[in-house]
Amino acid sequence: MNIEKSKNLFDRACKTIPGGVNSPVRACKNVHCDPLFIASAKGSHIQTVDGKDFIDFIGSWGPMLLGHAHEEVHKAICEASLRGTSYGAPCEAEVILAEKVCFALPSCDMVRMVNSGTEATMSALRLARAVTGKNKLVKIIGGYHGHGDAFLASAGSGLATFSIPGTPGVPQSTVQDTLLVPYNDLEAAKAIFEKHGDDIAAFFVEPCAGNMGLVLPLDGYLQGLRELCTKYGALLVFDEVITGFRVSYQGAQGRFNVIPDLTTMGKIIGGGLPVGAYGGKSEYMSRIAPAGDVYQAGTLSGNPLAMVAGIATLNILEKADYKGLEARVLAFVKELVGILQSKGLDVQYQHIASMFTLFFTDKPVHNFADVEKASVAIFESFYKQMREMGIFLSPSAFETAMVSFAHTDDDFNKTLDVAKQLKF
Ligand code: HOZ
Repeated sequence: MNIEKSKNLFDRACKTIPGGVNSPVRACKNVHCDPLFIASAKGSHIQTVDGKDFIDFIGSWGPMLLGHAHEEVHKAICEASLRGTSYGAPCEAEVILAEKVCFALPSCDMVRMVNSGTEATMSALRLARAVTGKNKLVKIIGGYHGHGDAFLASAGSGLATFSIPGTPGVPQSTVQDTLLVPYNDLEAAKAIFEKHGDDIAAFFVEPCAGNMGLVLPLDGYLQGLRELCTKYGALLVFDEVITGFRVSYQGAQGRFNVIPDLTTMGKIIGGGLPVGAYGGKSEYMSRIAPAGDVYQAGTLSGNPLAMVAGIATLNILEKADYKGLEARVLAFVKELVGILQSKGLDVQYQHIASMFTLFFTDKPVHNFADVEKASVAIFESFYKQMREMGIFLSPSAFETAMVSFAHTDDDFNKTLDVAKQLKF
């Protein structure tokens, strides 16, 4: 495939942007390719500057559940932009989106808008520490909560992709309060609470891990965490930046019926514009300034364009057929796995709603240690061949594929036809 324009842009980008990209994984370094530069996107398809059309399974890493450039979201953004793009003063759209989020998510009486998932998790941690008067946090090995200092220990996503255990610039004094446990291991969680229970402010978990690839919670795991946090007076924080409004309109907390103390959000609630949010019971959220004493602020927080994009998106999702999409995606994934297995490959899959990950291993996958056993070499070959034939996948074995309501049966069938042509 000719990607000359993308290559030229990447060469230029490398001179003024570190690594040529504004977020590491998209550089495609670990799959030994150059990144494709995007010119436009519509529905389930994305077009590169080289004029090539792809079926998109990245979905901007989660926000685009309705597909790209959805007519109603686009209209809301255009209309709002004519009324100004940022005020530094409150506007009605902030109130409407906050009400919609609180109405949908069982854990949220109140919500504070910020600008990214990273900001949401950093702020939720500060709040949890203030509420409990304790300092330590527990996170999952291979879990990812953005790039806040305290979370950069054994993190997933880009750090897993590039095998970075931590990062220079984070003082030891910051991560010494970060305790690590494997996902889906209640015994390990119990043991850490038995040892450090008096000092643990919060247990952060993606209810469906989505940054080590997708790994689903085993039966009883989330409920077990809920009970442990209640017993030891720690806040259970669900990072629903990926799962919020994706695994169900009520998020993972609604779907699994486990109610966290705080929830962090992002992606879908901004309809593709930069956004983040954290919420919880009024008792906790009213500690946030100016209602309370925990400081957190932002010039562009509650940005009117992001708010209207979020409102337009949630208005549609409220009535969307989540079950129908889930069934279509599951049928597609099963067929895809069958095709790959017929080529002699060992493949496991994890799927929920409109998310899935394929792991090239013969062993079941329940935590990051299992994920690490899967072949990244086969993933690289799979990624490169799929890309060459017009399928746009995350360029990392440690990410989750995102499907949208805009994906058609034709998109699925074309992807399966491409898979049939792969050679290993
Ligand atoms: N949480 C996203 C990946 N799993 C962020 C995307 C990025 O790192 O660029």
